[in-house]
Amino acid sequence: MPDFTKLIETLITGDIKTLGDLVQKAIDDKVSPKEILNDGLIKGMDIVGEKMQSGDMFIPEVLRSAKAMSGAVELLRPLLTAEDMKASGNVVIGTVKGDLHDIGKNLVKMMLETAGFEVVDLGVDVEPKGFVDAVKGNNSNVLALSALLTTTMPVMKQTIDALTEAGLRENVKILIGGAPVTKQYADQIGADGYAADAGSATILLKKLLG
Ligand code: B1M
Repeated sequence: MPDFTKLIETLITGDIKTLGDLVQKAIDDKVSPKEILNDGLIKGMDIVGEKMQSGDMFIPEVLRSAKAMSGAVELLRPLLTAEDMKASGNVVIGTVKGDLHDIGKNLVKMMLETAGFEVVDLGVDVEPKGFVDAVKGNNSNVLALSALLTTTMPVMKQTIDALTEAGLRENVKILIGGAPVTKQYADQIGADGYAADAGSATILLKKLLG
């Protein structure tokens, strides 16, 4: 396997220009695009997720790495076949009804995308029915709910209930998060998992989907 150490280090520091040069050099050296993606970029983003979880990287740094990753993926995209790009899951994500906070949700979305998930983003202020329709319409196996207000947390439970009533609950893993949300709350309302930050969300989801 080619040595991706420098590429991974550069992704972690978020140096967009150097990362682009390194990816282009690997392409020119005939390294397989799939290997560059899986053993270089995605491995690097997994480390970013771990560093975020342990408090060794902060939001602006994570955003820089995510942006560098997106640029590198664009270089690889035309070279990857549909099979190479096959996502690990289809995730519907959104901030629940009554809540307009989306910075954290967007970060979770970006981390999931860079980890290979296909993500359908419904935005903010999403009603339970909106989530149910999107899960059904996209045949999704993950529902990711964000709430930043204590007053909107109960909408997470309403959304889970709506999914159950629609007969879709068993096929879908539900992940919740947001500053006031806790693991205890996730257990209480019957979610499958709670993540404190975007890095943990990706790691937990990979675990939940086995
Ligand atoms: Co608002 N706001 N806000 N606000 N706001 C908070 C959340 C608040 C804690 C501020 C405070 O009082 N100290 C407080 C909530 C109190 C509470 O209920 N516990 C609050 C309030 C009260 C309000 C209003 C009611 C204020 C008013 O109008 N009187 C109002 C409500 C509007 C509404 O939503 N209906 C309001 C409005 C706003 C703005 C629009 C001005 C703006 C949002 C802009 C936007 O998002 N586009 C805003 C902001 C910016 C904040 C603070 C300052 C910052 C939030 C943020 O983006 N943090 C916030 C105070 C704070 O949190 N320090 C506050 C950065 C972001 C990266 O972190 O979103 O926590 P966070 O996401 C993290 C994790 O939580 C987690 O991962 C992310 C990355 O690590 N995570 C998930 C998030 N979603 C996840 C989903 C997952 C997993 C992990 O799985 C699915």
